[in-house]
Amino acid sequence: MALDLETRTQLLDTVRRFVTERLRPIEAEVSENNEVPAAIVEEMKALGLFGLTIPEAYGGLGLTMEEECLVALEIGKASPAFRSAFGTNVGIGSQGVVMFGTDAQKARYLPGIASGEIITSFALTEPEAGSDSAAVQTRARRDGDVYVLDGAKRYITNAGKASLFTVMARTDPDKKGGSGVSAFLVPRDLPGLSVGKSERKMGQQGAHIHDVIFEGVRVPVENRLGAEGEGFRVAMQVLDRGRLHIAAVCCGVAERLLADTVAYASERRQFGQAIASFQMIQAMIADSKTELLAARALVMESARKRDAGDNVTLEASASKLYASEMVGRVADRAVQIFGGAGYVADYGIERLYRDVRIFRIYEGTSQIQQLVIARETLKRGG
Ligand code: COS
Repeated sequence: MALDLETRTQLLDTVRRFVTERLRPIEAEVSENNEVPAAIVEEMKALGLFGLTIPEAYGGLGLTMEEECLVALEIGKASPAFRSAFGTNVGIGSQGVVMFGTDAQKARYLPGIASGEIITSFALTEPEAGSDSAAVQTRARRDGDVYVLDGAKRYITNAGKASLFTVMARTDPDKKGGSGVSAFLVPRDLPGLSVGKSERKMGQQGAHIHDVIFEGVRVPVENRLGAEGEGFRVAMQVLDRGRLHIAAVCCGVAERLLADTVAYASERRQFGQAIASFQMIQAMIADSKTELLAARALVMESARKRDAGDNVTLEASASKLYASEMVGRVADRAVQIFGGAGYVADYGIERLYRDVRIFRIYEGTSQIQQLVIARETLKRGG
């Protein structure tokens, strides 16, 4: 159920204050150290950020998609690395359990996910199954009361800290594509599960991705999420939601970049006047503002549609495509308006420019979003 207006306003004010007072001042330090301080993670837990989307019955805030997007937008105004600390618990790491879990699975895992005691990861991608995610090769062989998992997952966010993985693995090798894939809840401490090193990345330092390796990992049958063969559909529905969330974060980053750009252009003087008074600068600001408004409207409208119970596969992909491309353009214009200062690390603009690049890739590349949008549009007849 949606929050009443007063509670929603209070929640957004609290998040805004947290972003301004606690996160923004340490962004450069987090990037430098490649780590979000443990004390900040504890503050996130106390604020309830890990449980934003977990139903109230299991200790979360039970936000609607629209409310989740509003919070994601505010969080996006600080370095996106912060969001990653709790992002998997709010989204791809928990929503499989929320949408497809049995009562026993929900009771066992959701309270710990909501409090942040359990950190979650979503393990779909593999070395040979990136955009073609139905080509999962990790095997899950039934052996009595357990499934035995063998294989490797790649670029898995939060795997280093995760204590619970949602793993997509092939239960039927004779079926090619998604229909032979099942989803499993795999606790970190099962023998045979290991996590690789944290990969060095272009941006979002402080957020970590790793390989996850399964060697004969014996997963109890009761940890299967959904029916056998349903795992690909679980993954796709989780991603429908995740893509809206990421699109909202893109809008938040763009709002912040635009505010920083306007402040700089109003102060920076050349040819005897503030550069904001030049029409060529204004044209860039106008384009960024217009595209941001369009993205925000698309994301929020799509979120409300999902809350109303509509299928938003198309809208989620359209939101992710447009918002992630939009923030790339806004970041590029920000660097241009800052000029030399935009290229120098101290101003933080080059860091955000690098940070936003991944939005066009993870949770489905722009090209995959185009493919989904086209297929759905053809299916819907326009
Ligand atoms: N919701 C529910 N079911 C869905 C779905 C969705 N959003 N998308 C696909 N499915 C179902 C289809 O209905 C189909 O079911 P049937 O076999 O019963 O007809 C099945 O899943 C297979 O779907 P499809 O035929 O579309 O599979 P393809 O392999 O052709 O395409 C894409 C799937 C490319 C869309 C998918 O692999 C994808 O999204 N790739 C990107 C993966 C990604 O985002 N990775 C990021 C890693 S996670 S951070």
